[in-house]
Amino acid sequence: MSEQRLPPGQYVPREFPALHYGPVPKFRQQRWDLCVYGATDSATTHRWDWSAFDELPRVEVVADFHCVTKFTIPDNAWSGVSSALMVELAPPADAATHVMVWAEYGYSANLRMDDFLRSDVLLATHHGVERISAERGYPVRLVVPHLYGWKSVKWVRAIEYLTADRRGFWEERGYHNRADPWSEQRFSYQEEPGEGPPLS
Ligand SMILES: Nc1nc2c(c(=O)[nH]1)N[C@H]1C(S)=C(S)[C@@H](COP(=O)(O)O)O[C@H]1N2
Ligand SMILES: [Mo]
Repeated sequence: MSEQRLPPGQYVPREFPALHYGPVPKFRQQRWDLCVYGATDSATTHRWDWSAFDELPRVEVVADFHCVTKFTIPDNAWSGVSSALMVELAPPADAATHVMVWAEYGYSANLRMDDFLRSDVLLATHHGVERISAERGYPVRLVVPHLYGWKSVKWVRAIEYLTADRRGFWEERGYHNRADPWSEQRFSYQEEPGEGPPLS
């Protein structure tokens, strides 16, 4: 792959690790749901059980995946429900500016609404033609190709609309609030003063 395709400081490894904090959750279909809550237009929570979510129309995206630990996985073919469709089905209030995407076990990542709504952002159910593997986020993971990998939350269970930005799991632990790999936004100390919400 050409140099220009790789963000600065990234390399393509020979093998592709699956990376996450904590154990791989077990999918229990009867208990699984996906909620959209917080600053919704209706001030109510939208909820899908597994069969309802799995019936939503899917789109495909092919994208490189950039981890902040410097490996890049080229050409991942994902398919799933576009973030735009989720927002259409569960409209945010006008005041919603950011989202927090929540996973099993409390992992989270925050995104600006415009980053969440990019056309290549998916709640992915498939990697290639197969269901996503357990380690890579089965049954549903977020894919945000234009930001570092920690924003691509695996095992997603909820989307919270926010009226003010708030740091997610890694953003609270010293990683960059926005995480653009093309400008190497790796760590919170690189943020401009006032750029993100304060570290707690
Ligand atoms: N729920 C959850 N999602 C997560 C993580 C995690 O620890 N928990 N790690 C993130 C990080 S740091 C990376 S690089 C990618 C790795 O995705 P992969 O396992 O498909 O390569 O998942 C992201 N999503
Ligand atoms: Mo990562």
